[in-house]
Amino acid sequence: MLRYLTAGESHGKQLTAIVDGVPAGLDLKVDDINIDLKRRQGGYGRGGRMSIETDKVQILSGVRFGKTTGAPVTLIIENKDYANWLKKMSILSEDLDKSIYVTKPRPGHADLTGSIKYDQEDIRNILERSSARETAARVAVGALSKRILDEFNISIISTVTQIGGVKANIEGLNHADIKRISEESELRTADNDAEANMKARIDKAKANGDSLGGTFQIIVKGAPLGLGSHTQYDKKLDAKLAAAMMSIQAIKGVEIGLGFKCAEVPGSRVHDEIFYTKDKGYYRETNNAGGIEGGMSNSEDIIINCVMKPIPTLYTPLRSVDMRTKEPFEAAVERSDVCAVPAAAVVGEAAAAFEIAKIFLEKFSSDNIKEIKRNYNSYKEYVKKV
Ligand code: EPS
Repeated sequence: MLRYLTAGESHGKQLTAIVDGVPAGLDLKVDDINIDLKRRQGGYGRGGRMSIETDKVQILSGVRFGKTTGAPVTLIIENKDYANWLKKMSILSEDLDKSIYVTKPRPGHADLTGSIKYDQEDIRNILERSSARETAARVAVGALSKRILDEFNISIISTVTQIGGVKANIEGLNHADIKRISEESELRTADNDAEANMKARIDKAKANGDSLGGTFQIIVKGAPLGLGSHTQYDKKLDAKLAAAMMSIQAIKGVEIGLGFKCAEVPGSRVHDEIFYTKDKGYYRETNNAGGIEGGMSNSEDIIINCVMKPIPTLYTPLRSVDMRTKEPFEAAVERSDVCAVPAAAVVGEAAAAFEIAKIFLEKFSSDNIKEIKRNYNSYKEYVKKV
């Protein structure tokens, strides 16, 4: 089973991920991972922290002479900002300094609930781990997962479809266009006109001390028919993808395919009719299902739409209560992103890549890539003949 854990604080020494169940024989280079780490760091609207960090992965185990060995893969990313936090993030009891405690919880963050639940006087013990900095480790795991999928011609792209109410129009664009235009865009969007308006919205929000959320789309191309299962609630591919997306910091909603719009139109305009020719086999002319029917991939593109809330660390004061004095205060912060939707889209790719790789390896299971390829090819032959 492919699985991973991450560890590490936002201003701690490093982020760590241990990925278990990676098949042996997979080519893996640090550059495969560093490309995605860099993509995650980009985006108009990011704050000062991104000029401190230039995320690079180190592979500490599970790879020898450029190939995975089947042993757990350890990935680490150092936090450059740690140099400025040595005392504040010290693990030594003699460095305890109550004067630096954070006691003012930010609305919308894990601060208040986490501090009560974990019985912490210092909110920093919560916010360091709830921070979206952790997504760098998840992107590293996602890049490794993409390497697995790449062997089977499964690719994943993302595009930002809305920021702060400005919507991108991507209708009529094919996969390659969406990828190319989004990759060149500072906001990872495939609509250049909308991009200009999105930037203006971000500038305005910044001037007002505010933050902006938005939506992004993930497209998985090349997933074979039959990933996931209709037979049990916890085997359904859409359920797994939705959980993976909702686990990303600040994501508040997920749709597959037509999603919430299904509520507005009759069934005759929702369900994707089935056709057959000898050459093509079974095929569809529409993809409102977003590539998943009955909890299983149906071989069409898997389309996932996600919404990210505006970042809750604001320059504009929001009312809150100091946990030490119980007195109201108006929050003021020193440093924050205004908008991180383009970064979240890259994290979404990673989350989808891991889930698809995991369920793919369950279906075509083996300890080594060669045998998985044999299993996969024989299944593909079977599906072709049906
Ligand atoms: C974050 C706050 C900011 C972001 C951070 C997530 O960090 P800082 O408090 O150091 O300014 O920059 O995101 C990252 C560091 C990152 O790599 O994405 C938060 O509170 O979630």
